[in-house]
Amino acid sequence: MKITENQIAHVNKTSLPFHKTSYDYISNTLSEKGHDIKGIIDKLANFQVAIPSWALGAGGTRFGRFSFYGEPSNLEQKLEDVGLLHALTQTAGAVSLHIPWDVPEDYNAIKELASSLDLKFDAVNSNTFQDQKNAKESYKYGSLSNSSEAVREQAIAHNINVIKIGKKLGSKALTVWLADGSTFPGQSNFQSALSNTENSLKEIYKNIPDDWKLLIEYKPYEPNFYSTVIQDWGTSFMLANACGEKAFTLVDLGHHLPNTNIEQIVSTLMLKGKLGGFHFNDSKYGDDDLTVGSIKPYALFLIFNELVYGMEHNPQNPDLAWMIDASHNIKDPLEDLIQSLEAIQEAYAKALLVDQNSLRTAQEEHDVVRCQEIIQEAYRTDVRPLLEKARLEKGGALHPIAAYRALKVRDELLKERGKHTQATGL
Ligand code: LRH
Ligand code: MN
Ligand code: MN
Repeated sequence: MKITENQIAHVNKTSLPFHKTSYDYISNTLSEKGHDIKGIIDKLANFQVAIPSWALGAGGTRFGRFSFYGEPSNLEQKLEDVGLLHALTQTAGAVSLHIPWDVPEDYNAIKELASSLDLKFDAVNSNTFQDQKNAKESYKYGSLSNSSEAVREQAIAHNINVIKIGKKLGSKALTVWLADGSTFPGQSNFQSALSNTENSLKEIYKNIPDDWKLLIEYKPYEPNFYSTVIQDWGTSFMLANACGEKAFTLVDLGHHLPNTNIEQIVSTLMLKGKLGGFHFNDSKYGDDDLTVGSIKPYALFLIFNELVYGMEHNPQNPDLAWMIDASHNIKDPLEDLIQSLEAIQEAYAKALLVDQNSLRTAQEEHDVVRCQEIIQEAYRTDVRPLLEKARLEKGGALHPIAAYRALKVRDELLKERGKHTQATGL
C-alpha cells in the first residue's frame, strides 16, 4: 500500500480552517516576541528520524507476544511501512537496519524501493546479542568481550560484514550495542572484559570508512543483571576516544539508572564533540522502550534544550544520527511510531523557543526564578500548529493519526498481507 499526496490533501481539507486560525495565532504571537518562525518551521521540516527495521511489527515481553494483523513479514514490507509513516508525518525519512534480522537479498531492488519512498538508510546495527543461525561460536558469554579469541574474532568479522552491507546501501554509521556482561559476581574478570572489548572495537574501527561513524551505545543492565561491559556514557566515551575521531557515544534514553540527568550527559558529550547518535523512547522503570514522550515529556524537552544548545554552539560535534528505539506491545506499531515522531518534534520545537540570550543573562545574574520562567515559558507553548505547518508544507498530514485512521491503513495492510504475519525482531 502507498499513500498518495492527493489522499492526504483530501483528508487535510476539513482541518485546514482550524489549522489556519491556530497557526496564525501562534506565529503572530511568537513573531511579536522576536522568534524567527520560518527558521523554526524549516528546522522542523528538516529534522528526520530513522525507524529501526525491527520496530514495525508487534514487540513482546518475555511473557508473551501478541501479534498484530498485517505485520510486515519481509524487508520490502518494512520499508513500505516506513514509507507510510513518512508520507503522513514527513519526519521518518530513514530506516535503520539490524543485521542479521534484516539483510537485503536484492540490493538494487531494495535501494530503488527506498528511494521511491524518499527513504535513506541510516546507521546499520550489528546484533551480537543473540546467536546467529549456523554460527560456529556462541555469544552466550559475550561477543566482543568474550574470553575466547575465536568468539571475539567471529563477532569482529560480523561487524565488518555489517559495514559492507551498510556501504552497499549508502549507510554512514555502524552502531554497536553489546549485551556483554555477567549475571553473577565472580563470573567475569572486569578488566579483561573491558580490554578485550576495546581491542575488538579497535579492530572494527580499522574498517570504518572515512565518511562513516562508529557509534558506541551503552546500557547499565539487561540482559545481564550483575554487570555490563559498556555500562555507562563514561565507558562508551573512553572507548570512543581509544578508537579515534570517527568513533562516538550513542545515547539511548532508556539506558540509564533511575533519575539520571540525561540532559547533562548530552551537554557534556557535545562539548567534547563526542555525541554521535540518539535512540528515542520513554520509560518509567528501566529500558521500557515506551512511546517517546508518553511518560516524561518535560525531561524530553530538557534533553532537547541541551541538544539545541549543542547544535548551535558546538561545531566540534557532528550531526547526529536520530532513531526511534521503542517497542510496541499493545498498540498498532505504526500508530505508536506516529505518536513518538510527534512527541520528538514537539520537544524539539519547544526547545527552539527557549530564549537563549535572556537565559544566559538570567544565569549570570543568578536570577534562578527567571531562569526557570524562561525555560517553562517555552515548554508551556502549544507548538502543535507549527508542527502541522511543517508537515503541510511538505505534503504531509495535518493530523497523522487521524489521517492514518481515515485512510484505513491497517485494514488495507491486513487485506494485502493477511492475518498471520510476523515481523523479525524483538
Ligand atoms: C538495546 C537496544 C539496542 C538494540 C535494540 C534492539 O536495549 O536499545 O539499541 O540494538 O535495543
Ligand atoms: Mn537502543
Ligand atoms: Mn534499549
